[in-house]
Amino acid sequence: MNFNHSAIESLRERSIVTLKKNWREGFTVPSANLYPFQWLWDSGFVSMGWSLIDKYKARLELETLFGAQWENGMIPHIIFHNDSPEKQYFPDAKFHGSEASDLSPKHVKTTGMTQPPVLGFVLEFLFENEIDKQKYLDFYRSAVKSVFRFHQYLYQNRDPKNEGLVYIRHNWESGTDNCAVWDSVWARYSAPTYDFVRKDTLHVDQSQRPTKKDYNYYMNLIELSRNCGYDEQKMYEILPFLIQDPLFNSILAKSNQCLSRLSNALDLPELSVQFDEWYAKTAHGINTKLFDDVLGQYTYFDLKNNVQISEPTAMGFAPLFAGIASEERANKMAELILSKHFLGENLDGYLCPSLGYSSSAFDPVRYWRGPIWPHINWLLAIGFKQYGFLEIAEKLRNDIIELSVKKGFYEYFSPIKSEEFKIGYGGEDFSWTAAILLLIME
Ligand code: 9WN
Repeated sequence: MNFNHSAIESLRERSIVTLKKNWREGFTVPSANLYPFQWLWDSGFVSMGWSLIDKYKARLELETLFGAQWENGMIPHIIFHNDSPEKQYFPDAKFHGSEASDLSPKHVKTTGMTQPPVLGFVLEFLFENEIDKQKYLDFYRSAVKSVFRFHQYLYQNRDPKNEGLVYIRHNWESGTDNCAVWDSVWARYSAPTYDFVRKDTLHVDQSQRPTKKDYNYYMNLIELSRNCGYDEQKMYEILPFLIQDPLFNSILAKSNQCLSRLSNALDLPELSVQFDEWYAKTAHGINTKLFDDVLGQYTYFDLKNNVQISEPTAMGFAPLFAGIASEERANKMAELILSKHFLGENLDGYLCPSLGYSSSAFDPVRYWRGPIWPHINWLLAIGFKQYGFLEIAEKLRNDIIELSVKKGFYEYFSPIKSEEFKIGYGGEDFSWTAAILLLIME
């Protein structure tokens, strides 16, 4: 599909309208009805989008996020800025019960978990796009220090074997909620059946969301964590879900690398040295523990059960984004993404399905089990481009533009090109879809 100047212009206009529509007082909701609060990694991507059209809002978005940082440095995954939309979303602030920990903020409720640490590369992007850098040095210095505390929290509390790989302790921390990789974790135990009313399925068809059975596991992990008072050591001892995730760790590595450069630019050399050390350590951990030679990409490690879990996923290409894969591994991954595992039997699909076609759990419309996600394409495009795979990068970028033009600003899209899947899926008028479009049309 060719995009002429006026098509690109109208896409840009629509992106701006979407972001403005989803702006609240000091932050952006991911999607007005489905997700009415502030989410960590959404805010990061959205803030980069804002920085191209309204730099004040870009900074304020992050400032609001830092305002909810826990005393131990954790930046929470959801910040429940107000109570009323709770009717729209479950599990609500009460179920998460952040007040169970003395370390949670007193002025606002949050969840007791985090999300992929995107803020490092986000801050560098914002800083590079500032016109008057001198004017905002205080903002950036303070922001870098907040993210430093966040990363320090991750390394001190989530890397028990000192491998440079931090673990996630809830599937929502991955950002890729019902990823097929967790199925083997759930298969090892049964979660209680909770009596609750889901709100997500009021907004989106059940077939596009995780199953009710999956939700019992999600709720159970929250309940167990809350009962530990969100004490990291206690959670480490009892939680059945402790995963070293290639996307989360690659994003952490990339953020460390960006923050090292940014700290130098801000005259914070001692922080830069630490970010460099963390980058090297995590790169080493990812390379020594997470690559699966048979699959030809990076994969997951279940720390609780001491076993590698291999599924073909979009997330398994993320180490390219952080520049930590060798040329040889990058070549293998380029071959894999262009194979029937990711393009489908006829090699004619859109890139990049969140789960490969060859997985038995593949489902083109069910959330993280097949659909394409715009922000994942954005970071994979950067990754493949860095290694010289320009055509793959172009396709990742163009497919998102084509899908948004044809189907709208949806949360996710089917990778299969056919009449059967002519619509977009999940939430509509989605903030990071708008932000990512602004970024890739730059
Ligand atoms: C739980 C907000 C979030 C994203 C996640 C996405 C989805 C939430 C949910 O929406 O997760 O965090 O209720 O399904 O999976 O990546 O941050 O857009």
